[in-house]
Amino acid sequence: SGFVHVKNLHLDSMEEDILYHLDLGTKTHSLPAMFGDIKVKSRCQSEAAVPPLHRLSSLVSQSSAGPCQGPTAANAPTGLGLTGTDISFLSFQQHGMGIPSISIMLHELIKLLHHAKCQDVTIICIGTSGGLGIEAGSLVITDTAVDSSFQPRFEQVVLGDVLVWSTELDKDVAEELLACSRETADFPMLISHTMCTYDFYKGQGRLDAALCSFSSEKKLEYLMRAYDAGVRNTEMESMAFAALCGLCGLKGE
Ligand code: R2B
Repeated sequence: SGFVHVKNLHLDSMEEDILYHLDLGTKTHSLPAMFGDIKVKSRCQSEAAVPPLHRLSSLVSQSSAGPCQGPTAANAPTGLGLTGTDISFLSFQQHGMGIPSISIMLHELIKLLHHAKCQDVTIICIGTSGGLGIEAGSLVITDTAVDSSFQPRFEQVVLGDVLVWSTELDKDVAEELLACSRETADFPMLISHTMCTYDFYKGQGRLDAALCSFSSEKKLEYLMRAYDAGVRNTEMESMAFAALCGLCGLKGE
């Protein structure tokens, strides 16, 4: 049907679903009227990632018939009316840094898309990352998010049990993004694996943390192994993003 699935039977029996961090609720807001047209949801980790969003927005407006307001560094969903044939509605949102932060936002965003009865939604997550053996300023389009052992999985402890989900992303969307950006972009682009870590410093082999227990040789040996496993960049949200999109039937990239 193209609708966004939520896999939670408890929600059906709740009188109201409050999306705390979005400041929205099913009783207080008419979510289908406000957000029902969304087709592309684009997310960034912080205001630092807003310039690429401005660029995305201008690319979208160039390629569609209608006007596009530039994205604002919004904490709440921002509707951008587009009248193009492929994209009817685009919305931008910040998700903060790291898996705990993006998870809160994603659960509420997915419920919002569900309550608003949005169909055929694609979510694109845009942000800064550390490159691995690639030219600085490259755009990495992730095909699979991997953990720090280079495995395509997201592990989460739920009620004391370790649950494991796949972190494959939508390959067709990745190819589509690469094809559109080839037409316009003036920087290197590639499709590859992205390594997602729980820590910016030690987790990504940086030598400048407050504590460091490894040598620069060990760091290089680890990063070479990551490179050999197909990793070309590292960041801190993609595992949760990929797992949740997959579980809820959303095209994510
Ligand atoms: C990339 O940059 C941020 C850390 O500086 C984090 O959100 C990420 O994934």
